[in-house]
Amino acid sequence: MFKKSLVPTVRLAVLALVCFHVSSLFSAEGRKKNIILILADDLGWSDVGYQGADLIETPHIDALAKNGASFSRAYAMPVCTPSRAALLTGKHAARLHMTIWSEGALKGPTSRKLLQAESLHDLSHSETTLAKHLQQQGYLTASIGKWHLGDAGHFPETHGFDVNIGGNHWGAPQTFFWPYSGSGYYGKEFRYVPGLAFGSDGEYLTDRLTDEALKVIDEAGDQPFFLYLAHYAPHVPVEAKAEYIAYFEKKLKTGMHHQNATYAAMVKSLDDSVGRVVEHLKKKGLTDNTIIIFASDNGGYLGIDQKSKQTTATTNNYPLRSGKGSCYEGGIRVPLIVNWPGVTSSESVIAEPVMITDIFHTLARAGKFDLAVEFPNDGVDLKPLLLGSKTKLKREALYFHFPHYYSTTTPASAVLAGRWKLLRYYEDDRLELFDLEQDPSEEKNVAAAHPQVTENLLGKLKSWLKKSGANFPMKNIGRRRR
Ligand SMILES: [Ca+2]
Repeated sequence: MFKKSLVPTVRLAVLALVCFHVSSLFSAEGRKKNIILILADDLGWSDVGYQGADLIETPHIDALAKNGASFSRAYAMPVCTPSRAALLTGKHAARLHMTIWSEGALKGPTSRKLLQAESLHDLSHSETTLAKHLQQQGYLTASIGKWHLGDAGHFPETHGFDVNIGGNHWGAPQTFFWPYSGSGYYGKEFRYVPGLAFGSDGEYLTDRLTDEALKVIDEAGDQPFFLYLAHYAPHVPVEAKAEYIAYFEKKLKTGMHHQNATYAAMVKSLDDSVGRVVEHLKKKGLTDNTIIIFASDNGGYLGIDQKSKQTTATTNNYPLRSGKGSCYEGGIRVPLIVNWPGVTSSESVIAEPVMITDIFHTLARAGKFDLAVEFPNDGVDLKPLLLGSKTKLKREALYFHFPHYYSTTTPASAVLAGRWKLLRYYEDDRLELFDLEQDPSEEKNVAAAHPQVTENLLGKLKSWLKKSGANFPMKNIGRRRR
């Protein structure tokens, strides 16, 4: 009797398994799953509670991590535009020739040893974005927030998004308070955030973008939606709501790794946004039919935001070395969380290194997009990791390429394979090797002690850069010495 009663259960389980393998972007009822991709700007790996933040509090982001899978070693490109281009196309920034942010791509320093590599300002229309694929599959596609992938001819509307609120060629607003426009922070340049002309005094950009995101969810009705909620926060200018700043000023203690109360307040508003999205889905009964992905586009910014009267560094990526712009861990390691009903289990922490491009490849394979997988090494399907059926990927290495100057770095590339990470600096061809297992903070260069590992990784890096068609910096022969 016991055995008989199991039969229908087993049949159902087999059926469920078959349905799952048919396409996991479809729910059991055949409805396409909604996708919400929340991207923070410059949020560091240790700026979240579940990864050890001290001053900063992120209860809603922590809950998202707890309810799904979090990647403890997720990587992005070192700055904004390259990461966003890679995220939306599944291709490495080096291959796209988008290795620095849009405005910065126009000129580099002329008094340094090298002239920076050429980099494109616009995301080419020959690329098919995740939004375009999903739009072709009948999704309502909305980009809410920062775009930063080129001029008006390359705004979200031209790359597969039905809706664009807040996105243009700029990487940051003049101010996080309504009307979000004017000059001042970025010199005399007049900047604005499109689509938010009507508002009220005191309105805060992160809250407003969340309002707009919730409206998209409401207006989608029965249509599946892809919501790309790309917050401007917590990128500079460091500005936050007064009551939140007061809270963190009270909490701040000497000895904390994070010392910037206004930045912590900015992150709190970002965390509120995640909480509101999750709550809204619950209220509308959409939780089980919606994939939520949360990520950041690069490591935390270490500069002092003097223009908004800050006196302390924006953030601190401790225990990781350096920050935004750098190929050290602090510049490229970011938070990444995936909540995928029916795929992820709660409290999964995945230690395998993954890349921001993998998100595209994971969703593309789940959705069975008509993909020409010309460059499979740029990204892989993470589903086996998400399902827990595998703990390792076949990929042998991850690569980074930042042939530009920034406050944290000179032009460099890096390769990460297993426990080893090699950095190559182009000014003097300096090599640095780190054993991340023994030395996660990259304090001790062991290149001289491990010549074989160094040579092997350098060979891999050179070969990958060549195959991907990467642009390199050039000797600045006309340089005037200062
Ligand atoms: Ca950024």
